[in-house]
Amino acid sequence: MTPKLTRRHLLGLGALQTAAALGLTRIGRASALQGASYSPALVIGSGYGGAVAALRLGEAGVRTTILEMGALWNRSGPDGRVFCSTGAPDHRSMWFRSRTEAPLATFLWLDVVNKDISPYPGVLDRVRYADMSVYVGRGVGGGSLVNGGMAVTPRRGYFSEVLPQVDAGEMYATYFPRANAMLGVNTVDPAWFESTEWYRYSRVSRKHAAHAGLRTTFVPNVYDFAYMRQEAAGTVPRSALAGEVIYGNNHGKRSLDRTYLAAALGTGNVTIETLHRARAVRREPDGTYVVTADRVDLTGKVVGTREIGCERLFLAAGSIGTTELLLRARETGALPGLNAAVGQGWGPNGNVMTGRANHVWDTVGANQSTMPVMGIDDWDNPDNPVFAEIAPLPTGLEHWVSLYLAITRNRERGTFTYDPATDTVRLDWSRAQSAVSVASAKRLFDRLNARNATIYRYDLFGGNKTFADDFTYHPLGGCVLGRATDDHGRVRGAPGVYVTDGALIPGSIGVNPFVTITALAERTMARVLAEDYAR
Ligand code: FAE
Repeated sequence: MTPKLTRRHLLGLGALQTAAALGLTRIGRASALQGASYSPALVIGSGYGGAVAALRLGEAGVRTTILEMGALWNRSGPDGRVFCSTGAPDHRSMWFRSRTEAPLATFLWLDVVNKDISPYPGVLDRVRYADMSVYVGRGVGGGSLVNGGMAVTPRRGYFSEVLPQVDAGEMYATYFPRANAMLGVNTVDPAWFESTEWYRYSRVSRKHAAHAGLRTTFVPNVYDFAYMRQEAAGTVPRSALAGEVIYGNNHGKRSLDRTYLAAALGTGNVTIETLHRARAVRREPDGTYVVTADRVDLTGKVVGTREIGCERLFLAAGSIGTTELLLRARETGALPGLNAAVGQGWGPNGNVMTGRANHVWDTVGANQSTMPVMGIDDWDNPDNPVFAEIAPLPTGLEHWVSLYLAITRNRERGTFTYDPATDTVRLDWSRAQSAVSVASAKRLFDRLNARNATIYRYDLFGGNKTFADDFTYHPLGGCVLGRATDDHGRVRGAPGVYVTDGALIPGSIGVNPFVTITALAERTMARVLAEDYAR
């Protein structure tokens, strides 16, 4: 599906370009906020949930401001590129770090993956809790800037099991198609896939899966495959074929700043304030809300604090960001009406990463596209449901590694608690809870190894670990639909506050989550605009 570039998109893209060229932290109609302390609708975060909320509000004529703690990523650095590559990370890679913290700790046990960098509001963050780290995108577009673009609509049966109160008929007839169309989801041409060196790694994994009696399936993506083929032909600058992904893609990816956010800005009603970190939310006696936000500069220094009032507040700071804001508001007494479900029902979508060592004759190729297009789909196995994305490891050298991000069905849930002494939140998630995911992934990959006479790689995750069980790309939950909110994302005990992001999904969705997050946000916005704005 090639997304239609409407006049709105073009206007919005122009606004993004102007802001980038002038180095502005405010994008959109300059007059919209201009230091003002009130915006009828305020959206926190510019990832999937925030982008959908802003577009639909803007279209409905509601003046809307998005506060985004990250930067705008449209301006080239001195090297002529907006983002740095995964293989040669610099200050642009990570959120205020002096050393990168990539998911793969080592290669051949060598500390060659991570590099020293200077602190800067880089695009990828790794938020560390005691026994679990959460990777998130920071910037205009949130996770869409750093993710693998895999755009998967969940199994209807599992969706209904996870969110039984949501009308699946309506989701699959209206909101999933709407989300897929707006996101510009497309699929790799199977004939090209079979012939190109860039997906040899996927074909090798498919062959091994078949030996083990396991099914593989193509997975849609928001990376423009027509562009990727031109990259392969050498007619355009390379991005997916140049190792770019977790620190951003310079070309080819339909990240939110090119889709939803461009269209939102193009309504003329939406403004984005970057490098604004929302810290606190309170309710005024007249029923309006006030958000306190710190403005940070490129060194991370807080250069100002603003209080912005709003009639309606849309929380879209991602699963951990939204949960933290609401939990703090409840525990400090700022929003005392919030219920006990805030902070509960969190999970890592059963994420586990692992690598297998192939035989010398089974080469995976020195050239690997960073955009995954295939998964081992054993989700319907009632004894051990697993969906394992076949992931790239683009080092530019043959390494015989098959890498996977497995999504397992883990019913364990974590809880966030607020620590008043430090004004931070803690995630109560134990290693024993991760072990459930590892056991499930291990059952699948033991079978793959046994049938192919292969072994695990011990050199990738530190400490001779074969499974990376201490980080997730897919944080979900914390303010679960129907518990912390009503069945349409209206926060219980705070009328006029809504959750529109991954915090709504109770810890697991069985596939990569952004299509589900987007579709649920579409559903929420349709209902809220029809009902709450009609009053
Ligand atoms: P998200 O996109 O995280 O947006 C939240 C935004 O809020 C961010 O821009 C934050 O900077 C901002 N924010 C947070 N706190 C504040 C605050 N206090 N004040 C102001 N702004 C704030 O949330 N998913 C897939 O479906 N397919 C994939 O292939 C895939 N690959 C991934 C690869 C990586 C490396 C990572 C990190 C994630 C991947 N994901 C993938 C997950 C996906 O990106 C994620 O589920 C969504 O981005 C979550 O969307 P939300 O709207 O919940």
